Amino acid sequence: MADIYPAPVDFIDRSDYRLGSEREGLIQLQSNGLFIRQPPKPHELEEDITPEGCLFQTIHMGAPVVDTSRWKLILDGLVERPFSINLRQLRQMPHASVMSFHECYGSPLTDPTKNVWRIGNVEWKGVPLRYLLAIARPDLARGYFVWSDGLDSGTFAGVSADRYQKDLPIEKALSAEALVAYEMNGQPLGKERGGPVRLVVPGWFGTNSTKWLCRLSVQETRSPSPFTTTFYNEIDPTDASGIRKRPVWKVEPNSMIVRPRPEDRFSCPDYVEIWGRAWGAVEIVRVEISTDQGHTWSEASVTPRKQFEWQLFRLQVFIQQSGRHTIQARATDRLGIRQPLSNRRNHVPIVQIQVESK
Ligand SMILES: Nc1nc2c(c(=O)[nH]1)N[C@H]1C(S)=C(S)[C@@H](COP(=O)(O)O)O[C@H]1N2
Ligand SMILES: [Mo]
Repeated sequence: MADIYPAPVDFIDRSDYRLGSEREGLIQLQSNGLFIRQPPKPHELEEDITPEGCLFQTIHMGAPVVDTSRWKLILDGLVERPFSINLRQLRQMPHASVMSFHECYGSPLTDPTKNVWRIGNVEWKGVPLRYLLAIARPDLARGYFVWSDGLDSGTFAGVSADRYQKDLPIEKALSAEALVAYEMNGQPLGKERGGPVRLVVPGWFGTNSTKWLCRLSVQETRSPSPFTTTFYNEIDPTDASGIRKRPVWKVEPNSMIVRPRPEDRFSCPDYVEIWGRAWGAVEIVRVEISTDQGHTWSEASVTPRKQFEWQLFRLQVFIQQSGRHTIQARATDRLGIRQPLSNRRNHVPIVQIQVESK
């Protein structure tokens, strides 16, 4: 692993990774409790790159106010060479940019079919997590997970936590896309966005992208935090008995219709332009459209994916009959996994339109 990158920079502080010191940059916690900035509706998400002001936001316990001059990140646990770095040092390290969809799983307290489409598409910039891990040299024989800590603490849904903590399997932590990010859409991360530094895990649900990051720790087991145990485990739909749970990690293939808008009116016979977005942990290779309640499906064109950005699909359909029409879109990923028709958080979207004879 040490050969992924050139020899690590020499300004790293190997003396001060004293546990607890990573929280000294915290000035105060704005204890507003749960805060959700609701996303625009799918038909309002017209731009390829979602501006900061239109991107949803999820804060469970309150937003920390951080003194950036005292912020630091500790990397410790099952590593040969633990260390800490400050913001200036982080910004001097090799960086990468990743364009990615950013999606919230929805509330971990209710049925996952609710609160869908909390999504946007943004460009993150930061230091690849695997570069930092390469410097620390994890013990790969025992270090199966990377835990990440945020500077926030408090209570969510009646459960107290001394920090927001998540975990990632080491394979995802070592992927090229996982970033320790300090910019979004070319701007430094704002306070609510998780600044000065957050984790970004492209392809996985937003809950894994720890904001106000202060510590990364290589560990043998999953984290015992409420955010990895009580919350953010879901019934595994591939388990026939319907009992087994799985962590909320990968995003399954999904799509949304941007045009037409719900209740748009058209006259027939005429062409109707249908377009929208499709995304998932794995690239989407096919999107099918139905305008007849799912009886027949036609293939839309889909833009290929470069990184983890959402993909555009498009199809013109010729509508001959007047009345109400139900438009559905169904994405399939490179592994052949298709969106379910109903009852899942990623079930196919439906838009209804009204068509009158000319
Ligand atoms: N420290 C911390 N990180 C966090 C959260 C949080 O409450 N605290 N919320 C998570 C959830 S559920 C989501 S969906 C994303 C939301 O990121 P955003 O607010 O930038 O959209 O951050 C994740 N990271
Ligand atoms: Mo979320």
